[in-house]
Amino acid sequence: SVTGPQFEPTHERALTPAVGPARDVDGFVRQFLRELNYTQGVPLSRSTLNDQYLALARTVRHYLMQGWIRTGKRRRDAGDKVIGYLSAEYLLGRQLDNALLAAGLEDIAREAMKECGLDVDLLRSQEIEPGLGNGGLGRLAACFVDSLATMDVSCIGYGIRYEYGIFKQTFEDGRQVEVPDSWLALGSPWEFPQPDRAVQIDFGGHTERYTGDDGRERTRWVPAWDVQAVPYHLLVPGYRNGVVNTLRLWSAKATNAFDLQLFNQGDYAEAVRAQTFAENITKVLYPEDSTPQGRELRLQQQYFFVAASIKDFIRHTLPADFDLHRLPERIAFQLNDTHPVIAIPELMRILVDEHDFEWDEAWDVTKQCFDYTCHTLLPEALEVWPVDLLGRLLPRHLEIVYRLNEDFLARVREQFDGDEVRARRMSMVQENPVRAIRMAHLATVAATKVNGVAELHSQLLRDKVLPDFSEMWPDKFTNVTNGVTPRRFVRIANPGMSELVTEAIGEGWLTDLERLRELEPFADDAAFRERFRAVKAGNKERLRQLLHHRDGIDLPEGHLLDVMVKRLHEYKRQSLKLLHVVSLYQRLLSDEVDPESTTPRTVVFGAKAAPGYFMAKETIALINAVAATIDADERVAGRLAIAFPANYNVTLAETLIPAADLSEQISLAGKEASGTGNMKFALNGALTIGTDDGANVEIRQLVGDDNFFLFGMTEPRVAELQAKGYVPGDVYASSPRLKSAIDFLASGEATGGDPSRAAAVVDDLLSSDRFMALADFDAYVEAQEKVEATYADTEAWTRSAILNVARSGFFSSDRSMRDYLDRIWNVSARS
Ligand code: T68
Repeated sequence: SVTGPQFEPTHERALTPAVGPARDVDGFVRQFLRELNYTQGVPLSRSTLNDQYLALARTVRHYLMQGWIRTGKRRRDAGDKVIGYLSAEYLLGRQLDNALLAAGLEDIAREAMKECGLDVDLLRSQEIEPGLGNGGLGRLAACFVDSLATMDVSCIGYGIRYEYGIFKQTFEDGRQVEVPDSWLALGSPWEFPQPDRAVQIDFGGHTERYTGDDGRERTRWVPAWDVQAVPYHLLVPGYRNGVVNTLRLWSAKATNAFDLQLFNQGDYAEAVRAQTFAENITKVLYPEDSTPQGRELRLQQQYFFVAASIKDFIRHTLPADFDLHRLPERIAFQLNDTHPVIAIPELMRILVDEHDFEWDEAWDVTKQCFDYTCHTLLPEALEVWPVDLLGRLLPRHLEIVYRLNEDFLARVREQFDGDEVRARRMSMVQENPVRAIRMAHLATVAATKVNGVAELHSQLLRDKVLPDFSEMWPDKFTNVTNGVTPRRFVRIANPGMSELVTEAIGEGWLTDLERLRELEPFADDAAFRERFRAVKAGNKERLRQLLHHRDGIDLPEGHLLDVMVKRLHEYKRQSLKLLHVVSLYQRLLSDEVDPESTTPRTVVFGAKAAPGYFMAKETIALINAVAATIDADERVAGRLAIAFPANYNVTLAETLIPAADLSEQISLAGKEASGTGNMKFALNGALTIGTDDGANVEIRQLVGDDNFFLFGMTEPRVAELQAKGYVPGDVYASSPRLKSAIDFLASGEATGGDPSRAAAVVDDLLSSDRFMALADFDAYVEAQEKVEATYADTEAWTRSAILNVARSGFFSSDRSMRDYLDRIWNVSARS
């Protein structure tokens, strides 16, 4: 076997990590040319841009390797407790910029490329981002691993190496068309495949009882088929601290035994089919971000990556013969939503069936190893797995869940006087409409800690989503408000502002973001405000250039830039924003106002819709139709524009967010768990117009009411209206401005004369309006009028923008990680 025992270093050489290339321009150039010549196999004179990008990326990787080797050795020697972050998604964004920044190599690389006659910025723009996530949840995971490396906390991020990440969005006649994202096609210089560390993952079959040698009744799982999980590791460099942690992503391959057997029987075609079947498991990321479809392949993906991760951790990270009774001393698995929750019965199975633990003993260990983060409030987003599917794919795990549930419900009945109704509500097994396992209940029962992702969300989680559980275990529940990494979303995305900030308050803020507070006095400094505006103007210009080349979109100059970027979902209410745009359009066409007196505004949308989400796709088509109509209408030229660049992703966000004046965070109160885009905008000096929802609440508390445009119903008000019976038609009838906007849209006047374009969205708003866009419309328009009035006072606006930056340091993911360490993992950071 190739996976023998760990190599025992005896030779002197084996004890010293590889020496990286010299940290100077010359060393960099040499390594770059070596990569180009010997790895890419081309001379510089004949190399393509892609060759050059790959050679540059590999060169930077060389500089990080020593840190990775040292970090690994130090952690193994110390026997550190590891944070095993289990996440089905990591929305990483481009790697090169971040690696250059972390390694402190930006200037050297720029100079070195110049010496080779190349432009480092052009090469950076060649990188296709690994889009291994849908949205906020996946991006959060990427921010968290960045922060843990920067804080020198031992963390392994476990996930899936999807061959195709989130689809590439294109528009045809304004409608979304999905194109496969073949991010690996041109080579992926950041990953290290480790085929010799592959582990076998079993599926299907049945279970058997037998009597063990010790006379005990035991169970074994007799699986029907298996696949290999091949790890690829990626480097997660800390910011200029020499620390490099690991992201371990799993890829499925057919096991040799599997296809060989078929091949020997002479059925070659069948053998190849088997291979395709196995490799399908990690073929594609499911693009549904809030309505899990209960698809078998998705469950395969989930079990595949957590089973591989646990096996790998026990086999390769723990010392040989480690006593698994002490597992909680060495690992805290963080469950990023319910996607990895099947890890709970998997660990039970390993302990009980493979390591002879008593059931209660195994449960005691398992409970201490898991913590669970919930990211939603929408009931349809809570994952359930039908028992027939689970039983077919993972028969032993289903048995284990049943037994856990029996024990758990016995406790419930005991504690609550045989309250059967409560027991049914709390059960891990739902009976209707089909018998299915409620993964959030399983996670909540097993986890030591359960957290929501913003104060309001954690409160609603306790009070509305899992109230029985929080009554039973009040101390289990906690909050950790999300955060974003300032390295990527401030320093890399906004170099101009970063420089200005450093000039004002000195170095150090990038790893201690609360220090941005020191900017507060500069809000009253006219010269500083002037420079702050110049940075914003430069960022807008950079965006104009990008959209011109990327999308053929020519943004007007000198407009208020009003940005709404996030997944397309009814609860996020892009339709409310659209109604506002229509209303602005009408205002410009009416004689009531002098167009010259209005604030020129460009509204930028960016949003992907789940491919099967009808209303979301209709909304995209409608926005594009309205955009085209307004664009073609000379009467409003220079006053109002809509831009909807296709394929919003991390890379686009990095240019778009720093250019924004106004951040749209307008979900119906009580629906957005947290939001993280909201934080990125505030940190880049955009003002927020937002509802009292998710982390908006905390943003407003910190930046102050004067620097935030609050509108709309509060969550209790929403609940009250819901209970009373919400009738959108009544709102429509009672608000002249709303009625006028909807009528205008329905008439086809905003969609090039074609009323059919607006029909689906308008009908839905008038008949059900599940997320009460109409109810908040008047308040929203009024808040937008306040935005215009404030924007007219340039100095006041800039002052607010600076205060937004100065007071948003709390939203660093470093702070989130510190909260997890204190409230959940009981581990301390080294820095
Ligand atoms: C988001 N959730 C929340 N889910 O909507 C957002 N879901 O409020 C929060 O800020 C963010 O998580 C981070 O906590 C998601 O992004 C998904 O992407 C998703 C993917 C698959 C299945 C379900």
